[in-house]
Formats: sequence, C-alpha cells, structure tokens
Amino acid sequence: MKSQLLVVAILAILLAIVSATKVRYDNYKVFKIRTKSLEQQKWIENLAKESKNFNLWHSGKGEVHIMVSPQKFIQVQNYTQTFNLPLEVMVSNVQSLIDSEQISKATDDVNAFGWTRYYPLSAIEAFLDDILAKYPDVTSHIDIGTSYEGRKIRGIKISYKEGNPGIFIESNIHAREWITSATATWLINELLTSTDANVRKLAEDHDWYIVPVLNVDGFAYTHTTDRMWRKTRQPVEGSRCIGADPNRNYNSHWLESNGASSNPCDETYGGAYPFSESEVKALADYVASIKNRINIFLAFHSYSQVLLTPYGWTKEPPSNFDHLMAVAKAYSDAVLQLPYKTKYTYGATADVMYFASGAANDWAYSEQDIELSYTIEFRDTGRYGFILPPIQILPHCEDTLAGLLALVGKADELGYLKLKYA
Ligand code: 0X9
Ligand code: ZN
Ligand code: ZN
Repeated sequence: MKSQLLVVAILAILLAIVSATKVRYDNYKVFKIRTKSLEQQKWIENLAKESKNFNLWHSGKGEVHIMVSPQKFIQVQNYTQTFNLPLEVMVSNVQSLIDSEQISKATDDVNAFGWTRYYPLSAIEAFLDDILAKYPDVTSHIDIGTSYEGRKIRGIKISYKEGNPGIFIESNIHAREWITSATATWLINELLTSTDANVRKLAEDHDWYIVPVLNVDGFAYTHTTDRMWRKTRQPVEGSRCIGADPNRNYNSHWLESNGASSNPCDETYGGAYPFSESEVKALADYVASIKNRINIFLAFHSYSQVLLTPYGWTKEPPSNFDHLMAVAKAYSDAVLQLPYKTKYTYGATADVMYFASGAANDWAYSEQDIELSYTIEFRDTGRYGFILPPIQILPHCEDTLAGLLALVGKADELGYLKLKYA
C-alpha cells in the first residue's frame, strides 16, 4: 500500500516537472530577409522546416520573417550574403519578448477580464459564462464540439431579433495567434455593451456567431509549454511529430498546389486526410448546419495587417473578386482613419502571400457558398509579430471594430446581406 502511494507521489512530481518545463527561446532572433525571387523565398521557407532551430513567422512577396536559434545565425548570414539579400534583425531576443508579455500577468487580475493582458483558456471560458448569464435574452451558447484532448470548443451566438443576416467569426485556429481571441472576446463584449449608435446597429441588425478559440488544445499548450506552437495537438501515426495545421485541414482543394505539406513535421502539415482534426471537423459541421444563415465568414489570424480573399490554392480570381476587394478596401480605409493609422493591405491569398490550400475561408467560400469570406491577419507587421504587447490589445480592438463597421456597411451596400433562407 505504502509503495503504491509512493509511486503515485513520484508520478505526480514527474508530471509537475514535465508540465512546468517551458520551451525557451533565449537569444533566438527573428530576421527579416528581403527576397528577390520566389526561389529565394522557397529556400528560406524550406530552411524553416527544420523545426528545432528555425520557425517561419511570415512569408510574403519579397519579405520573409524567420526565427532562428543562435547556433544557426551564421547559416542565415552566409546565405543572405551569398545572394546579397538585405537582412534585418526584427526581434533580437524572442525569449525577452515572451517574458515581457507575461509581466502584465503579475499586476492584472485573471478574473477581471479587461483586455490589458492575454488570458488562459479557463479565463476565456469564465468570461463567456459571465456574458451568457448577463445577457440571456440575446446570447446563446454554441456547442461546437470537442477537441482531440477532450476540451470543449465553445462559441456564442448574439441575436437581438429574427431575420438578421449572419456573420461568422472563427478565431485562434492557430494556437500562438493570441491577439485573435483577445479581439474576439472584446468584440463580444462591445456588441453587448456599446452605446454608440453605429455599434448598436451593427450588433442588433446582424446575428453574430463567434468562436473565440477554435484550437483549444494548441492554445492551452502555448500557455503551458510552447508560446510559439501553431498546430493542433493530435499525434500523427508513424511520426514523432505532433499536430496538423488546422488551416490546411479543411476539405477544399486539400493538399493541392503545394499549398500545404504532407510531412507531419512541417508547420503547414495538412493532416492525414481532410477534417482529420476534430476541431476543424467540428467547426465545419457547425457552419454547414447554419450556412443559409451566414452572409459573411471571417477567420481571425495574425500577423501582417492584411485582408486575404479567396483563393489560397489558385491564383485564378474568384467570381466576385471585385466585390471582395471593395469590401476589404472599406475595412482598410476605415482603420486608417483612426489615430493609430494602422495600414491594412488586401488581396487574394495566393497572390499577396503564398499558396495555402484547405484553408477555412476558401472552404466557407467554395463549399458553403458564403460569398464574402476573408482571412484577416491582425497587427502587427513584424516588430513584435505573434507576441503583440498587451498594451496594443485595446487599440487593435478599436481598429478591428472600425474595420468591421465599414466592412459590413459595404457588404450591405453591395447586396450581400440579403437573407438566404425563406
Ligand atoms: O497560412 C495561413 O494559414 C494564414 N496565415 S498565418 O500566418 N496566420 O498562418 C493565411 C491563410 C489564408 N488562406 C486563404 N485565404 N486560403
Ligand atoms: Zn481542386
Ligand atoms: Zn494564422
């Protein structure tokens, strides 16, 4: 009996040690490299596939951001020197960024949800419960489903009346993109509490379906273990690597045009088959069940400050590309009006960024007939990247609200908010 207790105690201690061990990024740098050709962009992307020492933060036309361990600085420098590519240090020590992101934790109360810091999943869930209890007449809980590790994926519907057009927001599908769920929760609160006439109309004349954290397992993991985790947490059969890129796992031109990887160790691994990730499957099933009620689909991501239209898997423009661009322009113009002067660009994913197949917004557009469908990459453009300082959360949320007001206004003007169901 005694020895059994001892075993349990030892196991508990071991577990505590394992879970307390956080991945550290001491002296890791993020380099901004200006590339002159697609070949060079690809070379750096390929380098990033060796995931221990490299991690791709951003890749776009003419510019790649790559996180590099100190041992590999020389390799990157050699390459950029050989091809005479401008190299800039964007982040000089990733760990100190992560550390300063945590500082506000000490001073702020987890339970007083105030958007002055980033909160763990439990606090976000408590926030949702609070909102549901406070506004029972206009909010309802959406049970999206269950994650691989058994967490609940929660959503909220805000509806003030019958017969509204619908807006669906998928957020934090990529685990490390914390600003997305901070924004989604802020938006929920704003739609319910704002007294601004324009915001009241935005809130009350549309049905809102918001999933603040879709990749719940990955999100939890970024809090407990590895701040830079992107994928899901489902082990891959026959591989030592864990997780798939959930934004390559939707059943829409899955794994086509090199827009995703079939290597489980890659950051853009598309999964073993479409919808192999339970979080993605759950979201897709839910959206499919209400697709007639959805006029606009938005996927919240970071970073780069860009609105991405379909498609990600082909450079062929979608049929209503002009409208998609006009609506994106409205968002961008409105954000630029604010004192923060945040610049959002816009364009088709495959054009302005890279090929991405099996992504949520393409799936919503092509397979669910939701004709206004965007990936929005939030702040910033690389100064802090994924580790956007908490002090920027509220200003960024204001940006987003101004953008959404304009986006929805333009969508209405162009006739996209008509009811699709009788
Ligand atoms: O690569 C992605 O999944 C998104 N960028 S991120 O840096 N947040 O990972 C962009 C996806 C855009 N996809 C389509 N419009 N198809
Ligand atoms: Zn296809
Ligand atoms: Zn993302």
